[in-house]
Amino acid sequence: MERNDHIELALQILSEDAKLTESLLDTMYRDGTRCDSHLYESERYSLMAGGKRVRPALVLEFCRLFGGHIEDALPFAAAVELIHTSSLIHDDLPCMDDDDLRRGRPTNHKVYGEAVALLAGDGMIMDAFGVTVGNTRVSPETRAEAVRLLSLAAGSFGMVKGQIIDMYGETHALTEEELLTLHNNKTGALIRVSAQLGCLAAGYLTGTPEMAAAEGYANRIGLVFQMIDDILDVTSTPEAMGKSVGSDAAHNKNTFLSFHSIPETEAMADRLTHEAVALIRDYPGSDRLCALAAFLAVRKH
Ligand code: GRG
Repeated sequence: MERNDHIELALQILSEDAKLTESLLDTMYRDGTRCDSHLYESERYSLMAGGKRVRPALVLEFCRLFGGHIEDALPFAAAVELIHTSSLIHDDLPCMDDDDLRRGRPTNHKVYGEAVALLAGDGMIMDAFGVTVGNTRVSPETRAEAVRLLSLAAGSFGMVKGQIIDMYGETHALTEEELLTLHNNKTGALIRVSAQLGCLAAGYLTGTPEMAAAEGYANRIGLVFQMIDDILDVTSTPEAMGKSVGSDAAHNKNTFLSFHSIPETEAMADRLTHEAVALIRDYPGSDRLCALAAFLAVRKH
């Protein structure tokens, strides 16, 4: 497949899968009373602001690859997007990166205030576990395993751990090994669990060859995702990204560009993408996930 065909297919997949996920998210946060409606408004504000929806697409596409029913994976797709969006709201708060722009709009706390933004994020984290365990289309064992994996990925042993290493790195130079640990957790953990939840929905449990292939693929594209993010932070514009750029330098962050030039980082991303694709390409129907990996390595936002 030519590179442009890959990109076209990936964009089509992201758009199809986003529609499915958004239709479920859209039903979750509704009117409320005059006392609490501003909570749901704030949650909807960030959730329905677009975003590439890469993580829910990974859930749905791994489920599809391994012969599952998309409807069985949909609550899991919504759960990862809820946790991702909550992490963006929290990451933008004044006590974290103190950002004004996200998904092309003023950040949640700029519109609703810090307290509501904090609670919106808190609420969505908890709701993610609710929608996961409420996925009665899959077995109780599968739901329990999904909750366990999601907790590992989002909490103190995953994304939160990555974030704390990131904060430590603002005042300390990290080694490249520490940087890899940071990104395998901060960005990588949610990407990995998205692939894992897709496998679970298709009936492939932890330890199966299918799950191992999905994890290997996701570990690699997770690093690629962050490498491209680091490059775009110095080469792109707020208009293209929908968020502020130059923020890594402004916060004295350790990035892949602290260790490698842009061409070297692009070459590493390319090599990891090839490895990711090699792990899944023998499964019939893998062209969709191969296209997604290829797209993520050349994305412009
Ligand atoms: C919510 C449990 C919980 C903890 C929050 C603040 C924090 C702890 C973690 C920060 C995690 C973070 C913001 C990582 C950066 C990951 C990243 C590259 C985000 C950008 O993702 P995209 O490009 O964004 O997929 P869109 O808007 O397209 O969804």
